[in-house]
Amino acid sequence: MLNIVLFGPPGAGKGTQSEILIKDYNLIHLSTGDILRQEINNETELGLKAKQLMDKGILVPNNVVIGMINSQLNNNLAVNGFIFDGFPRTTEQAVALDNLLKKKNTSISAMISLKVDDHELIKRLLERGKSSGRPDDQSKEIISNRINEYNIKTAPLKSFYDKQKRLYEVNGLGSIDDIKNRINTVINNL
Ligand code: B4P
Repeated sequence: MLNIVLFGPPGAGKGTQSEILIKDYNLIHLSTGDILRQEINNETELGLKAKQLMDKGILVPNNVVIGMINSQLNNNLAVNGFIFDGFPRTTEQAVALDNLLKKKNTSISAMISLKVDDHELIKRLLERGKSSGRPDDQSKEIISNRINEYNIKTAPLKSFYDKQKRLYEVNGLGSIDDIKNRINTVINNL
């Protein structure tokens, strides 16, 4: 199986590149952000709780997202592999993911980390906010909260995967096509 963690700060292009990768490599896209937004749209109990945190740019609790990923893995058994987009975001989530995949006799093939500077991230997310209607894309303050959450809780995961020789850093600046080609080069050399 090919199991890729697509990593990077908010607005780095994880969702954008995931949509391309699932077609090129016939993978299943698991985006915890998308699953949470679906729960919000369906006004489930989980969605209502998650919304209060997401609207402020704060991560939702680990047990909630780990449970969501567990059920998605169980619903997709005979597949080529997965793109994990926006998951894991904490060390606890990364350890849980390793354990869940181990039970299925598979593991993470690579963490591909998109590198984009804060100025560009804020520009992209404010631009998306004009049409997405996403509350977390509406102000510089909320976007800065998301970047802070990333720097404190999520960025340390790079060393988690680096120690296991599974970290690949990719420049996330440039055209969507350029970045796609950089990611393809990493995957094709695994
Ligand atoms: P997510 O939904 O994961 O979203 P994201 O960080 O906004 O973005 P992504 O990197 O996918 O950006 P995109 O490609 O869309 O998280 C939202 C919230 O959900 C979190 O803050 C948190 O509260 C919660 N959450 C999710 N997962 C969680 C977890 N595991 N644990 C706890 N909480 C969790 O790109 C952004 C924009 O840039 C788009 O408009 C795109 O068109 C543009 N763009 C992309 N590539 C570009 C390029 N090369 N050049 C110019 N623009 C580009």
